[in-house]
Amino acid sequence: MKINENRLANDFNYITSQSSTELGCTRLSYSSEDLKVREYITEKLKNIGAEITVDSVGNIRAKYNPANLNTKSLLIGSHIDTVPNGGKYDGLTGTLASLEVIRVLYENHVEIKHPVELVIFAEEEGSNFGSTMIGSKYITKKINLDDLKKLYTDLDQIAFEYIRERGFTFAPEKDNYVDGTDELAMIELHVEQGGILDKKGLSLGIVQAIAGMNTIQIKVKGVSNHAGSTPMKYRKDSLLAAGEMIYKLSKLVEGYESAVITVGKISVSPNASNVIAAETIFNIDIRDVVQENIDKISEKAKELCIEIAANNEVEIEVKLVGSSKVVHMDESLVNIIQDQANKNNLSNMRMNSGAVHDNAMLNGIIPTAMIFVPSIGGISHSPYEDTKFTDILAGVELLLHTVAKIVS
Ligand code: HGY
Ligand code: MN
Ligand code: MN
Repeated sequence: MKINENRLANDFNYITSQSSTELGCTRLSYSSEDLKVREYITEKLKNIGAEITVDSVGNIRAKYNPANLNTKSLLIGSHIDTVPNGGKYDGLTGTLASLEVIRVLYENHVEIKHPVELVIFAEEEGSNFGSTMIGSKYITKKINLDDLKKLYTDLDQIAFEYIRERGFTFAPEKDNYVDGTDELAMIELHVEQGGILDKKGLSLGIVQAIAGMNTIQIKVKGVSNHAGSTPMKYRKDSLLAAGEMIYKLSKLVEGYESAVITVGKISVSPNASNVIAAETIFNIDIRDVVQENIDKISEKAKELCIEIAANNEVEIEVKLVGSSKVVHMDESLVNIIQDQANKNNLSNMRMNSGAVHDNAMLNGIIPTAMIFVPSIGGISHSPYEDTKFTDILAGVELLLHTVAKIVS
């Protein structure tokens, strides 16, 4: 069985061209670019007889089941949405690897005892609503309609309506959830997004644990006033208070081995240089592979922001907008993948993932595992994200051999 390198390269070239920005890839879920890519991929899967379902939030499940088996499916896949000005490979690599695996199984008429299902999770990056893994949380019933009514776009549109307006009908009773009745396991191939494999010169990473995370939204309410005629001591400046919070939040993870804290999204209103900021909203992203650290740091972060708000005589609202637990990959799947990597003569190591991934939401319902291919320089969520095509090919081949071993 041989993967078709040119076909895979063409897939990458077409899909990475579907971006709303020149700089990097910007393909948010439910955007026109996203809809085109969905069409492109599902067409290819329909042509080889896969049965396609799309659920209320836009998750795609494409079931390749040539012998109409009623055994449990092996799930493979990832996401196709990006962060703004993101890279070409985050999510897309695993999605296209899975598409190629199914096409090769089809072309070689491989006899399979389990269907193979490509899952494309919607809104993994959370670029629309500021909360990651909406699709995989929905498909595993971790979130529902009510939760989608509490998330908003930057223009204050309710997530539920935003998704509806872009053509996805809400019919939860008909949705095809992952609950373990029809699913055997899930394997996700992804770029590492860190620099360990590249630095060590290894071809592959086999993930052991995926970091958990909390996304906490802080809304600081001050009083807008004139930047020139308002003496400093009479100000209730929401941006000044937020600035102190953001700086001191970064110190909360000092002394922890793997905890990280980030404020990467902020909005200020009225956002005028001669107006004292009335309101500043920012998200805190807290992660670690040790669950109790995430919980401890999150509590400290909330206390710190509340204290600074009081000292600055501004009001504050604290809201948890997203959360996912630390998960550990299935040991037997990890062993199967590592054995196959060694058979394929691919240098590899077991490692953790600081990035979160959709398969973490399926973990605990079904066994899951992840294969990492190296990110050059460890750069990701950036236009300069890059991975050698030879490393991608090795990863796809490993996924193909692993899938074939499990299902045939
Ligand atoms: O944020 C993450 O770790 C993922 O890329 N959404
Ligand atoms: Mn990703
Ligand atoms: Mn990402």
